[in-house]
Amino acid sequence: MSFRIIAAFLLCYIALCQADFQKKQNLSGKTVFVSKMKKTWFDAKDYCLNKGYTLATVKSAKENGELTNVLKTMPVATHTWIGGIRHSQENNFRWEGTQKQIDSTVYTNWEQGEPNNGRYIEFCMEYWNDVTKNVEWKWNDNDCKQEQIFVCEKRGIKKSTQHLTRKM
Ligand SMILES: [Ca+2]
Repeated sequence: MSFRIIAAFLLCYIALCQADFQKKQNLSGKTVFVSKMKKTWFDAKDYCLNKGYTLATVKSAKENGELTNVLKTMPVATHTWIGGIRHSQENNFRWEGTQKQIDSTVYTNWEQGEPNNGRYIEFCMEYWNDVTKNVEWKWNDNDCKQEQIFVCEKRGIKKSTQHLTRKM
């Protein structure tokens, strides 16, 4: 293969991969990637993992504010997957990437009355933003099979993040 053909393939690959995300933003201690495509929660989790990321986590009010500020700058999505999932048979949630329990004594951002495990099929965590229901960027448990946009994150040093980003 000539250099030109290889270069064309590489450019195409890079362009296609970058097109997967509509936004990349460096935040405190991490970089977040907001998808263009919609996927089920589990497919979104696998997609992030295949890129070397995890679904986004939110560990403080500061992190919640930073991430929602990113989402507010984009075309409005009512439902956006992040990385929390319910423990089976319990009402506790954990972050999929670290397996750490989401602890209300540390920080949570649930909408009032949530998580409610509606129809007994809501095990996956999302941001819910629907002004018609007076819900603004709160956490909700939703049906994991819903296809929605999602947020991946990469925590750690910026240098490593830039390296991974170039490979996408
Ligand atoms: Ca719910």
